[in-house]
Amino acid sequence: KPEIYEKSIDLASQKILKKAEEEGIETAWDRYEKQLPQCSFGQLGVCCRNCNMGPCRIDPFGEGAQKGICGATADIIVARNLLRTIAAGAAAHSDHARDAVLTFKKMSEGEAGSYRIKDEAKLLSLASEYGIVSEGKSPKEVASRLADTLLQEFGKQDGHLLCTRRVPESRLKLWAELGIEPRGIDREIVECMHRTHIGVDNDAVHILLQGLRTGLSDGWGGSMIATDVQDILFGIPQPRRSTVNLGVLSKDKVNVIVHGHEPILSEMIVEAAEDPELLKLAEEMGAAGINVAGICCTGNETLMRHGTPIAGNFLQQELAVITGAIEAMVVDVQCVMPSLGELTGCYHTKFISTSPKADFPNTIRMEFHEGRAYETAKEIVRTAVENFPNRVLEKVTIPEEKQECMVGFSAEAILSALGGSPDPLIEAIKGGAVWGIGAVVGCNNVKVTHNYGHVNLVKELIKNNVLVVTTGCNAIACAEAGLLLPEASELAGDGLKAVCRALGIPPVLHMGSCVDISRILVLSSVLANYLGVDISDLPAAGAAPEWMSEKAVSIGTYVVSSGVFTVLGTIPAVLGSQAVTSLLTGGLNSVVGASFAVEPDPLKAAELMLEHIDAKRKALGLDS
Ligand code: NFS
Ligand code: SF4
Repeated sequence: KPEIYEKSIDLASQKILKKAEEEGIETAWDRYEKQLPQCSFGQLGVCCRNCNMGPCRIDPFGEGAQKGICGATADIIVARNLLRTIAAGAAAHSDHARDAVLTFKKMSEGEAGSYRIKDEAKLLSLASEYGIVSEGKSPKEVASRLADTLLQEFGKQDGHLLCTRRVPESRLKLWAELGIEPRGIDREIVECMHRTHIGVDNDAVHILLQGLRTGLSDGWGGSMIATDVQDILFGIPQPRRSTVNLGVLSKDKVNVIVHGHEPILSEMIVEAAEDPELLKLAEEMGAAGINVAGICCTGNETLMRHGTPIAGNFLQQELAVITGAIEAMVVDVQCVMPSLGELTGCYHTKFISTSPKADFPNTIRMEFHEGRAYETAKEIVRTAVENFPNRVLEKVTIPEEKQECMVGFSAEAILSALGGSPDPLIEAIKGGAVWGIGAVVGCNNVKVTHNYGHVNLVKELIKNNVLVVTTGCNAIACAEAGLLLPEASELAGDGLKAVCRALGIPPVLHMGSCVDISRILVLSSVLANYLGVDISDLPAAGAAPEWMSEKAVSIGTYVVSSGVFTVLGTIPAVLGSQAVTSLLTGGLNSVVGASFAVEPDPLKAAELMLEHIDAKRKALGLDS
């Protein structure tokens, strides 16, 4: 059994893991133990269940079967499995985006109760990017036209996505030459499912090219649409301070956790928690108020826009419940462990599922629909408040660890911190004070000590003057380690330290949830266009030190296809095919100008990124 410090580097998490052990409560780490040894066919990606002649599997040692019953080789099976993984990840981001646009559309028709246009300037600028004339039209009319245009991106039957308009021209040209310019968002995902049906696409390279195209339809399509529309509805994030980690849970207030991914719901919960009627009820129940805290990317969304505290990242969702201090765990979609059903039953916590798409064992269903959004949010918060008297004091342990952080660095906020133009950052990069840019993102994974990969990789980068941009669970890990504070520039190299001090920014910039990796794409485009080069020429590199989700695979795919070298900290299920592995880790360079590397050791991963940045600086003539 791994020791507690091998499960997580985070003190608060260690304390609650200890409590779990004492109370005999099972967590993801225990279930991981029970899965060991994990199936090596699965790990290598050489198992196929795509038809009912199978399941088939290829013997990696070359002694047993080398072909599936239909004749599929390891290369074909691995490539097909990878394509399905990318499709699932792209589907998750893009289906989230669709719901955001549908809410936006309903809002424009006055049918989405409490939703409003929060940022009219972003609405107008986005409308003009899509060629919508806004003169003489009301904001709602413009919104309605924009919503229609965006909805067409999903179901488009001919031509290519309009939402790649921000891609530097050199990149677009390359994609066109390769035939991987994304078409309709839904179309790419459906085509992946079609191609991987028995007897359709059976050439590994051909299959992977569709993977790149599908990834791109996510990054520059679905994810970017989600970010843009959410900014219009809820505001563009601006720098602000907040706190993170399990210590943000309150001893004397009602604790409501919002967990999942869509701000459509959590925005209303944050508002409902300030409703005078519910505050009065909380008082009557003996509580000192209502404390909303986030987990995973729903948490990142409310953190970025309201400074709502975050209780933890992916592997802390069970730990939050085990504190015994949560009145309601409110979830929508993605990265929500079904284990929460049984777990919440061990405490007084109400487990409330809200999405028409996602239910879990032992939940209270409180389905969320735009027309009654605020009313439902109030019912949810009321359920939490009324549950407060059921808190069992002897079962409550709230760790004291909570960490301050500075968040809210949308691309717009970064540009305005720079004084409105990318020039100061470009000059700092040219002069070498900022050696390069590192995008570090992604999940937790029980295969890695919780937060160990994230924190050590990021620390090593900033020590070497690499400015880090972060999203998702990496951002939360960095926040917990105190890296999202201007003071953290003490840990940075001299050049980066000076830049951070001059601008009053942290060396690690929190850019949002995982769909907000689109903000990183936009920033890279701005920098590439400003320098008159391609994204692949920038002294920049990406990493996902503890990734686990299918969404992360789609992200990795679009980041590499956009020209950014990316290091993965956990091993993807592709090693069963020499051809696919060498294409991903090398061959892609001559196709899209970037590739993947796999490196579990975060310090070595940082080294790979630094080598890459060095080479790009040299090629730009910047090796000063
Ligand atoms: Ni991204 Fe965000 Fe976290 Fe991974 Fe899950 S919450 S969308 S998938 S686990 S980073
Ligand atoms: Fe086996 Fe081919 Fe069917 Fe896959 S598609 S299960 S390899 S027969």
